Amino acid sequence: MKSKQQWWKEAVIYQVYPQSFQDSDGDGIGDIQGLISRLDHIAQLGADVVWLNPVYKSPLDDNGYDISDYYRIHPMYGTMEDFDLLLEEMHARGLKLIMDLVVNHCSDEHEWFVKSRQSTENPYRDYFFWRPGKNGGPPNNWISFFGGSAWEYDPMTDEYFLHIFTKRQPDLNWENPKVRKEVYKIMHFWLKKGIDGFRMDVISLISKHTGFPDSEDPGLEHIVGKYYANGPRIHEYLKEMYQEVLQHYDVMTVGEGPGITDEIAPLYVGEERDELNMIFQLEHMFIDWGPEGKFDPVDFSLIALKEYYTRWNRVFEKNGWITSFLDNHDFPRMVSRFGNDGKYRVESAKLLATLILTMPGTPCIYFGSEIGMTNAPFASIDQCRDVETLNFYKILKEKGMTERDFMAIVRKVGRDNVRTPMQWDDTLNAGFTSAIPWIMVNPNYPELNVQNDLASDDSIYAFYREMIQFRKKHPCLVHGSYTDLAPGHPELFAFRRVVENEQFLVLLNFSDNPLKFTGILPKEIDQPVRSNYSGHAEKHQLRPWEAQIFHIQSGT
Ligand code: ISL
Repeated sequence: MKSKQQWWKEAVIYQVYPQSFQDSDGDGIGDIQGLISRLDHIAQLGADVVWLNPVYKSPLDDNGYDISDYYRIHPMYGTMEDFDLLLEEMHARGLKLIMDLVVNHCSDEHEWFVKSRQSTENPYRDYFFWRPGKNGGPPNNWISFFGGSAWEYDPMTDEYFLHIFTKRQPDLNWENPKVRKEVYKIMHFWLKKGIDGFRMDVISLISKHTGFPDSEDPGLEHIVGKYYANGPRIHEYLKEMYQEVLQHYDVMTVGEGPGITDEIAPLYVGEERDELNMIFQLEHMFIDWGPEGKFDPVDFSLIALKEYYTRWNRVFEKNGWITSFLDNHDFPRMVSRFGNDGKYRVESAKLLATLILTMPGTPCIYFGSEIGMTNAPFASIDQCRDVETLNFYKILKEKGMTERDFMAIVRKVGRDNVRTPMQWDDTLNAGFTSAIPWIMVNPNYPELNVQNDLASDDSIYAFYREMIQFRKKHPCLVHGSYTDLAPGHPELFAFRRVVENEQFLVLLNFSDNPLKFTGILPKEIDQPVRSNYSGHAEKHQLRPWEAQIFHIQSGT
């Protein structure tokens, strides 16, 4: 067991996608005042930290992950005074706020880039990666996460610039010490306001292989693993950031980024490293991607998911820290992806809540999961808003895919599934807005909403609340060791968490059928201390999507 206690290890994070949480001014878009009006919901759930997706000034090509001014709030979300009030109101409720820090790239409308593209001599030229073309094409064969080349030609100076996301998100050149200084200045600005930390967007990608060699394999996965992630100077940069900024504040940092494997992760979060506190490890978020990537999904395998947990938990048993989550604003709703969002929506949503709240790592709950929100029935491409989906539609349409076939895939994997508005009640637009919402409201809102859940002791919301308190009461669930008890079973997820004199057994039935198990429970143990069903199951049996937690104290 790890002994070093830190507030951010014991905390529960709640993620708010501001555009979709609560509109207060009737423009169909969520905003800061709307969020303030809903803070009690988050506090009453029992969360400690809110991670707020970007609210900075931005042309919103990638919904705010393309920042044009790091020191301003996008007017659509409100003003800096609104932001200051948000922070005050959160702190008054004992909630902490972590902001998204998006500094691998900025927006093409940021003044650095506007100046940079003007001439090869401009002092901002070196804030980005500009290179001449090769054989009439881009400098190399790297491709962007969102489709097409990672280089965009700019006729103004007859050179290409690097963008590993959209062409409106030019990559910042961290080799340039001036860029790093700018980033540290931004961080000090927000930390001095009193925010409680950062979630660092694609931080694994900030150090580039500046020779820009061609990739021998043109696939994105290979390019990310070999060229984009964990670049040569990444740890030097993170250590410098710690020295220059983070060591001066009692805040938490969580790094996000593709390509951080369980082997490499300790280099980012090892306690002696002075880099980051924890990461959003993404490996399990790619678990159902097929040979052609995200838009070629395959069924997920529980055995593979368990293998992922075993490997990652083993690495972090002794040193460093991770997070526990099954969805966020980039991946489908967890109940639709890992549960059964039809007949067993309530049971499977509670089972998944049990999983994330009994696992090692700081749990992160994406808004709406606490009421079991599902993927949305997008029927046509006109209803989609996400740049990734729109780009891949163009690419796959050219390859002959019909809109109908594409939409069937979008309903499974599209990021818009998790960006539909919060379902507060059964009034117009689920109580999210009085105007036309920026993205459709999931039509299941008349039944599936917060108001309904609050009215019942047996709801998903009530279950989350209870489970959060349960985790807080039992440090074993935070700090205990982890062992998978049935790694080869295709439907049963059974694991043990142990500290010196206490242990928990968590049993989860990932199937629509009753499941019998043997050899897991000690003889003397009878009934679970928690289950997502009311009434007892037969001993050694789980009902469909049933979660049972057994508590064993030494001497029993
Ligand atoms: O969204 C993904 C796949 O559909 C991920 O590969 C994602 O691109 C990756 O996790 C990085 O995500 C982050 O940076 C992106 C932004 O679009 C995402 O919303 C953000 O979470 C670029 O800033």
